[in-house]
Amino acid sequence: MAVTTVRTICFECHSRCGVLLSVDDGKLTGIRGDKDHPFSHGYICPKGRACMELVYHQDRITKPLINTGGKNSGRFREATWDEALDLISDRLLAIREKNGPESIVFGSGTTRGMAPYLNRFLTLLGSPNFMAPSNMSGGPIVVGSAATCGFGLVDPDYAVSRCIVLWAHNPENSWPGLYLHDIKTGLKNGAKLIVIDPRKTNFAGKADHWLQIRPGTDVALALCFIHLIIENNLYDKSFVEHWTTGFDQLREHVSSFTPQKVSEITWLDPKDIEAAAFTLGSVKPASIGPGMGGVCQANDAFDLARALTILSAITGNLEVPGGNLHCSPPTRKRSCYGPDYCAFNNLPKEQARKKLGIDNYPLLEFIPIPSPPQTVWPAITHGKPYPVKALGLFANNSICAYPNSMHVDQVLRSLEFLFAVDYYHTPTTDLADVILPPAHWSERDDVEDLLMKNHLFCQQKAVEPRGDCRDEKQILIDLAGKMRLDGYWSSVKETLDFRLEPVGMTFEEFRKNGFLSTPIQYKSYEIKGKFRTPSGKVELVADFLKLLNISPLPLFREPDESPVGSPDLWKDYPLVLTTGGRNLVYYHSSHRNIDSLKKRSPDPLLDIHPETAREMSIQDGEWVYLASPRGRVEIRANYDQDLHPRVVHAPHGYWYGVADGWKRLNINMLTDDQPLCPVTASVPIKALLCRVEKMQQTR
Ligand SMILES: Nc1nc2c(c(=O)[nH]1)N[C@H]1C(S)=C(S)[C@@H](COP(=O)(O)OP(=O)(O)OC[C@H]3O[C@@H](n4cnc5c(=O)[nH]c(N)nc54)[C@H](O)[C@@H]3O)O[C@H]1N2
Ligand SMILES: Nc1nc2c(c(=O)[nH]1)N[C@H]1C(S)=C(S)[C@@H](COP(=O)(O)OP(=O)(O)OC[C@H]3O[C@@H](n4cnc5c(=O)[nH]c(N)nc54)[C@H](O)[C@@H]3O)O[C@H]1N2
Ligand code: SF4
Ligand SMILES: [Mo]
Repeated sequence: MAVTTVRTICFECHSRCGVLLSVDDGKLTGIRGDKDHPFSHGYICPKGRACMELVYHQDRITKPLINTGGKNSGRFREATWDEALDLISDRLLAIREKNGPESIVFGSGTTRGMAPYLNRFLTLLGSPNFMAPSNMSGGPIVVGSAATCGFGLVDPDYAVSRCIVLWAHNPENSWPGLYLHDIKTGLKNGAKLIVIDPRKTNFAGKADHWLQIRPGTDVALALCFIHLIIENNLYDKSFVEHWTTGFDQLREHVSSFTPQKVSEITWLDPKDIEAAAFTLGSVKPASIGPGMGGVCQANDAFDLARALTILSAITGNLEVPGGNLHCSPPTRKRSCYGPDYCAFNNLPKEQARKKLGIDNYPLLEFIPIPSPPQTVWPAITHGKPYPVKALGLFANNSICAYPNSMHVDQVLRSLEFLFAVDYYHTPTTDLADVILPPAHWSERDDVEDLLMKNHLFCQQKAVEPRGDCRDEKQILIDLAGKMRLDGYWSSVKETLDFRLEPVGMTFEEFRKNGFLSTPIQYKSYEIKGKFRTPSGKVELVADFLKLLNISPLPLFREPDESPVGSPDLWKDYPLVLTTGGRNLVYYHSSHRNIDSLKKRSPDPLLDIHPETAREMSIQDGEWVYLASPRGRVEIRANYDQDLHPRVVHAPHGYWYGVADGWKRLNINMLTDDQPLCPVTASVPIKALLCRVEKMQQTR
């Protein structure tokens, strides 16, 4: 049979690079980058290249599995789809009958595109509880910037920018397909580069200003930037006058954040702070790229997001070419997190108000993000505010991915019913009553618009799902049928046609185009006469927050666990720990069993300054214990001359290939799930304390 080529987009990470898949006799035989893709321009990374290994891996789950050894035994038998879905349907209906629909939660990990379809299902089921890690991933930046200027500060316009700011953001590893081409174009055209990062990433090495900040002190630095830009008259006076609230109050608020004081907080040189602020204030247009990990995993993530948005606003960089854009996906209300799907928006108000999280984080009622896992846990373990009995996890390895793994393990064990949908067995699926095998992205049709600026992309099925694997949209259709959830779609085609209604195309028509885009509106506030905020202006001082007991001005909060925040603990744990700097070859805990990737990054490496290591007679490459008040893991010391001697970095996601690997190698054994950011429930996994212990025996 002739080899055919299918144009689609890769879903191994958020970048969604354009790829061309070769298919021979119904099998994937090759993948290459699509040069015509507007973002990735032919780029593809090792994960994308390895997708065939993933699809045809011997360990891939290809049939539904039912737990046979009683709860949590980890023993499974193969089942038919009918049997597995009947079991799930019966259990969910019984739980709904007894405990109410809100006692059933569906969760997804970092989005693999399932949010719309899960939300619609939950709406018909009657549960407002869609859980996802948005509180530690993108949610806080969206909530903080939406509360300030009415839209998410998530679309930096790097390609035509004159000043690129990577704030806790390392797109070379985290979003290469989406951002690298634009950043390189901007830099080639002479843009200045400012990088705020405790690690000397490649971009930090090339930057005009690299600020090697102490983890967790970013708000102090951002407030100092605001202070310097105002006091040096570098702000955009016309914009501030016409389009902002509370400038004088802001000016007063930041006046104490002098370079000298902030240098003591951040461990930066005051001159470096001043120089970077001067560049950001004077080179226009500037685009601030906030890290979805780096900025969103802190106890003051909301304030940081507000402060960065204020910086962009007062420098006149909101909604201008080369600044921070306001993009709307062509699918509008039917985009991935669009209001037409969101269970919270579509349920009767009384039921919607049961959404977990909004009691303690009231702003999330107005700027909804999915229920943070940490607000679901107490409902499972203690019935607070009401009992949650059943959890369905789609593409999520909670135990490895979420902070405080021992606690997560205990939470999942307390459930009455857990089902999981995953390609492979993981420590999380091990606890499930039923495991369902999903189709891979090369085996399914879909559309993608999340973080794709003003674009919409087509994902096309290239091959039939392996074994009994099934498109997750079809799984939901089948389950909805069994549970008699009237109003759910009846086919994948109908599901996708509904999604595409706002662009006036069916999926079959869209398939021919591959992608489409809508024009970007610059300065849309001038056309509309307002920003989408309560005051209609950029809320430098957001008075409406007072009604929710939230500070109307961004506040710096010392991390709860830090040399300053917990000086007693610092005596026992004398190193600052930041976790989860992205590794190009892995996606979180995924891809760990893929040989070609494992070879490139076999062991977890603790980046540590050689002097710090030598103080403890620790050699480069030596296996050591890394301990925090929560536990300890095994990790290999990796000398890094460029780190601050009191700061170490450990990667996340290691667990595979070692007995009890999730306890021995997984950094979330050390992270905490408390205390959370009081506004967004963000978890402080980028700034904690730890110590290194020498292993007595060789491993
Ligand atoms: N310490 C620390 N922990 C962190 C972070 C950190 O920086 N530091 N980052 C956090 C962030 S930002 C996030 S978003 C979370 C991510 O958390 P998760 O999204 O849970 O991360 P993954 O480990 O990628 O787990 C996803 C699982 O989905 C499966 N999978 C992949 N694609 C599909 C699919 O299409 N369908 C289905 N059904 N399954 C699929 C994979 O096999 C894998 O087992 O991790 C968080 N954890
Ligand atoms: N290959 C790969 N790509 C991914 C992922 C993956 O797992 N693997 N995960 C995806 C997901 S879900 C997300 S949310 C994004 C995250 O995307 P990013 O936020 O870009 O990624 P991170 O590596 O988490 O953090 C970026 C940088 O923040 C720095 N940093 C750590 N602590 C601090 C701090 O306290 N302050 C400052 N200023 N900087 C700090 C780190 O050293 C790191 O270089 O990546 C996405 N892309
Ligand atoms: S960066 Fe790699 S994994 Fe991510 S979409 Fe592109 S090819 Fe796929
Ligand atoms: Mo994330």
